[in-house]
Amino acid sequence: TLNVALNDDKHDLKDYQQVYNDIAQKIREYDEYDEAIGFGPALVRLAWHLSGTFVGPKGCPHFSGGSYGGTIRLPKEAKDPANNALENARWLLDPIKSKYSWISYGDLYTLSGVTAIQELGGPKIKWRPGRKDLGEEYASNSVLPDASRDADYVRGLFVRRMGFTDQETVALIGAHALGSCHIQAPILPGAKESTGPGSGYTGRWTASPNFFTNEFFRLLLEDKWTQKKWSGPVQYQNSDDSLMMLPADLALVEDPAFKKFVQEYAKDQDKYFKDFAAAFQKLLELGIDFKGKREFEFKTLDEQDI
Ligand code: CCH
Repeated sequence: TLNVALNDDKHDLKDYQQVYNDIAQKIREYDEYDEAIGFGPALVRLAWHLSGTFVGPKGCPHFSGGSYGGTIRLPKEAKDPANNALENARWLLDPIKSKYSWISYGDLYTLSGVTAIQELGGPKIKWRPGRKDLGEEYASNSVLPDASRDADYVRGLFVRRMGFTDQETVALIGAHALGSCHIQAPILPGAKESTGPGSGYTGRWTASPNFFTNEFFRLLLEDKWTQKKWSGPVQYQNSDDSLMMLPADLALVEDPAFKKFVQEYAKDQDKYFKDFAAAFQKLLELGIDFKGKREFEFKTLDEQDI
């Protein structure tokens, strides 16, 4: 784990709930963004790409990636092609960072992922603050997953490198119930042009991309996936070509050990929500020693009658 200490935090649940509420209001305000999907999925991806740079304690004696330093805001990491289109998610959060200048980028970006999961109907995620901003020498590049690869590769990255179990790996990738793939980054509110290229893939995984469900698993098992005929990267389409899967998604049904969990989650949404919540918290805390620190749980806007 990191040999950098947690911020000695003076803020309490009320303060962080306020930040949560501001993020949630932004998601509501811009619900027409990205063909009416809104910003929620982009915030989940931002939190994951900040945290998923963890290379494990063996990777480097002093620093091991992860969410701690909020380094996805810095050019070296922001310009990683794996992070294409995430400038849009940071655009949404910039005004919140200005308003709450005491919060670190790592805390803000991970909290935005928690906010999005909860506001889009997902499970409650326990969250802990204390990350501190670090400079470019700590930024990562080229360590996020390549979507064109197979089950061995996915396992190598999530299980051997980041320390997740097979079950946690499957649970996490189920977040693809949300959002879509983009050839070009979506156009920001008030702008005329895209901010730049996306991943090069196209389409959504589910018919409800702004609602957190176990649909990804059901579709993986129940629809028929064939290779899309186009000039873009290899990806798969369902029977009526309304939905998509990446090669790395299909790896979860090609590998028997992964498939077992896909089947379980397709059948049991409660179990899926419970396992996702634990795995997502673990993802956001990779490389950080939070032992004994307070855990916060936030109310949704609905629960507060906002
Ligand atoms: Fe993912 N993801 N992801 N993903 N992802 C993409 C979009 C989202 C991979 C590839 C891609 C996770 C794991 C993986 C989200 C959450 C998670 C895209 C399209 C690709 C490609 C990006 C674009 O074009 O805008 C691969 C490969 C893996 C693992 O092997 C995990 C883990 C999570 C979260 C827990 C979300 C959400 C999106 C939608 C973003 C949006 O803007 O709609």
